[in-house]
Amino acid sequence: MTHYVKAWILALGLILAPTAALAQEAGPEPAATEAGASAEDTAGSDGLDPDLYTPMKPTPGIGMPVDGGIDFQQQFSETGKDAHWINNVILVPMMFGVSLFVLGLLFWVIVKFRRGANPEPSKTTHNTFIEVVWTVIPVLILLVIAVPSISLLAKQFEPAPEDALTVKVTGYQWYWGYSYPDNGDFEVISSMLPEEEADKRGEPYQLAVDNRMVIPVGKPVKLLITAADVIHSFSIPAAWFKLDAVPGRINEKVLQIDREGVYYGQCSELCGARHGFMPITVEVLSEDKFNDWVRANGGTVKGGGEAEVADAEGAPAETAADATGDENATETAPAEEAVAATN
Ligand SMILES: [Cu+2]
Repeated sequence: MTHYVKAWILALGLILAPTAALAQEAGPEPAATEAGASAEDTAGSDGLDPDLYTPMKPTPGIGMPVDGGIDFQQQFSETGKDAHWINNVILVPMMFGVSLFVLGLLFWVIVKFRRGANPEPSKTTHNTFIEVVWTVIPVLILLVIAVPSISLLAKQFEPAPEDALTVKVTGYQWYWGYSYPDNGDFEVISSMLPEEEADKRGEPYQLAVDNRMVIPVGKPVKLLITAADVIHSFSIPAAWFKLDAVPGRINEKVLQIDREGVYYGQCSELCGARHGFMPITVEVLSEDKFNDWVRANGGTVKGGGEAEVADAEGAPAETAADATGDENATETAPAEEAVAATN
């Protein structure tokens, strides 16, 4: 009898499992509201002043995966180029060499020492010369791999220079937040675009987001990476960048991309039902355009040109306020604040 009860409980559990998963999937709803709330004084890229910032179109095949691709993505950071070189010039040829050599030995043994050709097997158990060779050669191979790879590892985790721009990356279930403490500490909330919206903007679905993380080109950016709920992982394959986002801990790594453009990545640590739907989009802009983007978000621009900024900004910000009219009142507010702050 108890067997039947157990079977029924199990069956019921199995039936309800998808419902439970869906219940979890409903999560993004409050997340979106939350995003809306925290984005209020930030404004989405949809609401950003088009005179200051319009999202850049991605270059096909750059900063994103390609159909049928078997290689790594083309690299746009120094460490990425080094790592890609180590892979293609050292690791892959060695793997091929060792595999072919072992395969050759195997065939040689199968053919030459088969029972038909070699009915009386040798009783040899030791050969000092061969034993030295098969110890020393692998050690040399490991050394050849270790030297460039350990130095690359060390280079990847060199601390950022003092004047590097800091961006704090926070993983949430299931979207990303990017805050800019050096630029007035505004936060950009970044969620995946729905399919039709991604298509409309000419961006790859499941990689494209509403509000991108924007950084200046060719400059080291100090990323402080953390999470608000569970472990996520921030990654940009075209920059050879991946670092875990752990709640209660701040991981730091320098991100530097040497070409303007749009680069996509994904959360790379299984973090729940919508793990596959929290992509990362990084837009790399020239210093001037980056500063414009900061201003469009109501942030302040670091460094000397503050006064010029106010002058240059006065006009466009006001035009924006006029042009956007009533319904975007909250979005024009940051621009006015920026003007007030710089005055
Ligand atoms: Cu995640």
